[in-house]
Order: sequence, then structure tokens, then C-alpha cells
Amino acid sequence: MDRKKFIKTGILAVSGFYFLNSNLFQAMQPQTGRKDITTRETPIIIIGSGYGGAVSALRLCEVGKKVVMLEMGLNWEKSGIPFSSMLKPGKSSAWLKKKTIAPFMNIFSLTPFTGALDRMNFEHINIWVGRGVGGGSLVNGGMAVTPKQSYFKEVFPDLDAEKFYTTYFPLVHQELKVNVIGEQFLKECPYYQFTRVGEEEAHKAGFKTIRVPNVYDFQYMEKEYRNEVPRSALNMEVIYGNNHGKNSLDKTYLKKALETGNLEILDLHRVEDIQLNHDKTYTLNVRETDTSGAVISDKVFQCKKLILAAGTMGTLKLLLHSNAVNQFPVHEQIGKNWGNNGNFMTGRNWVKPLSGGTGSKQSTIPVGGIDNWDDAEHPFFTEIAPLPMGMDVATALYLLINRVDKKGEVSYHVGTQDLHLDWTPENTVKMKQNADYFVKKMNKANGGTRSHFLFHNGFGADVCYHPLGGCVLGKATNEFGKLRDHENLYVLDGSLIPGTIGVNPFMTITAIAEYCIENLIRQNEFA
Ligand code: FAE
Repeated sequence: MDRKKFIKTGILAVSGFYFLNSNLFQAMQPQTGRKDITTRETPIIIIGSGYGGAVSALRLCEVGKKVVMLEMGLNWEKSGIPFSSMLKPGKSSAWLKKKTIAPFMNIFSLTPFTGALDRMNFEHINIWVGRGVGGGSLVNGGMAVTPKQSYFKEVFPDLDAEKFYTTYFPLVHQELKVNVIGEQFLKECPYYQFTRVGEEEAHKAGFKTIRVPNVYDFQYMEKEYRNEVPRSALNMEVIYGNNHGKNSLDKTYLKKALETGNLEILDLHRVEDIQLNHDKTYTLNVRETDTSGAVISDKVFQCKKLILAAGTMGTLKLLLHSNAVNQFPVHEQIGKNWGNNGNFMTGRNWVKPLSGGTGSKQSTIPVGGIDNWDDAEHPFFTEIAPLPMGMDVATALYLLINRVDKKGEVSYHVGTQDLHLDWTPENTVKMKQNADYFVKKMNKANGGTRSHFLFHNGFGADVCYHPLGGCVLGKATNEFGKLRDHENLYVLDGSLIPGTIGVNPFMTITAIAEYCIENLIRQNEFA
């Protein structure tokens, strides 16, 4: 059996979906230059397997819909390839790069591989994203923070906040398996010295601290500590993926969706561009690659209903690129109201150097935060972040989350055929003032200096883990994520949130996705 036939028969057998010969649709497709184009027709396609994609998949599959999910990254679980630790970067450390791409200390060479962490570089900001089945949940710190209700109301004045706090947030709390570290363990575990020191210093400086919930299973962590199970958080695993302990989406929403038998996930399938057809269906040009990034085949997918859940930057790229190459209709709100969620990295040196510093052993999972949100002059939230280096560097690391008073805008640059981000140091002026205020106040009360060697003289305005917005709910879409100017296209990911939510965003992305898909299904959008 030749390869093409094999794929056709295999997929037909597995899912019962159609896999059609290219002739039928070829006339409608742009030519990619490769000959072996096959076309497949399927009712519902979801692009991307992060939070928005996983929620949509589960809820559609539960009501009996057949769903195909296209994910450009690798299915790590299926591949059996372990994630790399931060001390020994390897296959999962970077998306097709020759060097590591962590926020600092990129001294490690790599053989290009479709890794789990990617970084997009813009002039004034670098944006990190997750790649693979599970999207950002594979590489993130698992911090599961529900925003303050007052700020949620301010960001989403048209949503029923009451319903979110009584229904959707509790629902995602349960689905994502959010839990909280035991206080006794936190008090005694040497791997959390950085948190204990961070909280003690914050209190001394007059700041309020909060306990931060996480999707990492803390009972597992306690067993790790007792050496009863393989170590992950206590073995420097996080931004290149966790081999154990973390309830990433492949272990929660996606697992449940697959159990319905209605979901098919195609990994290493990157959607290049989308076309709107005369009958209001969509044609997707898709490239299948191997783990070195080499093209295996070009494919064409046809669908009636399309859900874009490629993450803020992925979704914006698909919409704007498709507009440039296929005259794909995009509403004038697309690209507007983009923000970095106020992300601003900073750090302090000489933190308790004579009494063990921040600890030579550090868990990779943050559990502490400083809540200064209600300060009218310097409103921010900051996570007390780990800096696991395998030795005590007496350094405290913080990821501040600020308000985003001045939003950015994403557009398409025809020359580079890539996104252009209108975002300059002006957008982060207030964030820098807050970081400066915070570090000075901490140093005054506790000693220490700003971390002049980290970032740019201690200020990381260009570090962004939380790109949000550009396809804002109720502006670029209707109130449930259906894109304006389209009848069969929905956006369900971080791009729905207008650039800021005041805390780490995945709880909100998941809750908004739950709300949207519930209502879209109720309105018979996928009938
Ligand atoms: P996302 O999870 O990014 O998923 C999008 C998926 O679409 C990815 O798997 C892409 O590979 C895929 N994709 C993109 N383009 C295409 C294409 N053309 N064709 C096929 N597939 C495509 O989207 N948030 C928190 O709340 N707590 C944390 O502790 C936290 N820590 C973080 C740490 C790091 C290092 C990073 C990078 C992020 C962190 N975040 C954290 C942010 C969080 O992971 C992020 O907001 C969500 O993952 C975004 O969810 P989406 O559903 O928007």
C-alpha cells in the first residue's frame, strides 16, 4: 500500500471521517508547489490544543460531535520522549532552535527539534509560548489564579461576573485539578525556602502575601520529596515540560475529550493559512512535519465549522496572514486591544546571603504571591518566582503583573510575512515604575540590591509569558466568541481577553472558553 493510501485507509478506519482525493477540491486550493496534496473533509476543526482548544473539544465531543484538532507541536505523551530539565536542556527545550531560549542563561546548544517552548521575538518584547498537545499547559508554572472579581468586572463589563464566580471558575477549578500546597509541607520543605524568604521579606516591607493555587499535584510533590516517586518539580522541570506531577491539559480536558471517542488529535500539523469558500465553509492549508521541522506532506482540510484556538499570537497570525494571502475577511477590531498582561520581570541580589539566601534547592512550582493590587499608586500582583540554579545564588526573582493602561496593536507586515507588534517602552512605563518601587521598598526593609545582571539592569520589560487580546470578546467577536464577518468561525483562546486580567491568565482563558462554548452549543451553532 503506498503512503497516501495508507493514511487514507488508516484515518478512515480510525475515525470514520471522510478522506477525499485531492481532485475534488484541488481547483479551489492555492498551489503550494508540492504534489502529494490530499484533501480531507470533516465537520468541525479546532486549531490548537491549549486551554481554549481543549475546553471546546471536550464540550463538543460530550454532545456527540466529531472533532478534528490540528496541533503544530508534538504529542509528547504519545511520543514517549521525556521532557528535559532546566539543568540539562534537550529535545523539549526549544521549538526548532540551535540554542536554548529561556529568559536568561542561554548557554546551551541544541539540535533543532519541535520542542515544547517557543519564543517569538519582536523589537521591544519577546513572547514565550507552549507548543505541543496541551499548548501552554505543558511549559507553564501551573499557577491557577482566579482574578479579582472587581477587576474581572472592569475588564469584562458586559459579562455576568456573578455567574462566572459561582459557575465557570469553580468548574475550571475542578476540571483543571487545582489544589493548594499544604502549609506544613511549605514550612518544612527546603525546596520552598525561596517562598518563605520571599513572604517574610514582603511582610517586613509592608506588603500583603497570598497563597497561590496550582495544577501541580502537591500530594505527588510530597511523595517526590520523600523519594517515593520520580521527581519533577523538585528536579528542575518546568518550562521545558514536567514529566510527572503537573496536571497539564493532556491529563485533564484533552484526556476526557479523547475518552468520548469523538476527538482525533493530529499533532505536528501546522495550519498555514485559511480560505473562506463561497458556501461559507473553510479550506485549511496544512503542513505535516517531522520532529526536525522537515515537511512530510501538505494537506488540505475542509470544514463547515472552524474554531481558532491557536493562542493569542497563533490565532492573530492565522487571521492576518490569511487576510494577506487569501483575502480572508477580518473585522477592523482584529489586532486591537493587545497587551502583555502587565508582565514585568525583576529580581533582587544579596537576598539573605548570610543565612542561606533563597536556597540551593528550589521547587520549580511557585506557590506564593504578593498582592499590591489595591494600592492606588502602585497596583500590581507579583509571583514569588523560583530561580532553580542548583546552588544558592541569593537572588529573588519576581514576575510582576500590572494593569495595562496603554494597549498595543498587532498587524501584519507584508515584507516579512509575519506579525508586527506596535508595542514600545512607552507601553511599559508604569510597569517599570511599579517594579522600581517594589524592589526599592523590599531592599530598604530587607537589604539587597536590584539584580543588575538579570534582564536589562534588573528590569525585564521585554519578557512576556501572557500575551492576551487582539480578538476581543464582544468587539472582534460576538458575545460568545463568534468572529464578526463570519458565519462559521469562532475564536476561543487568550486573544479574547483585552490585554490584561491582573493575574496569571489560564484560569480566565479556560472559564471564558467554557462560557462561550456552552452558549454556542446551546444556540445550535454546531448542529
Ligand atoms: P495556548 O495554550 O498557547 O495553545 C495554543 C496552541 O496552538 C499551541 O499548542 C500551539 O502550538 C498551537 N498552534 C499555534 N499556531 C498553530 C497553527 N498555525 N497550527 C496548528 N497549531 C497551532 O493557547 N499562565 C498561568 O495562568 N499560570 C502560569 O503559571 C503560567 N506560566 C507560564 C509560564 C510560561 C513559561 C509560559 C510560556 C506561559 C505561562 N502562562 C501561565 C501562560 C499560559 O500558559 C497561556 O496564557 C495559555 O497557555 C494560553 O492558552 P491558549 O488557549 O490561549
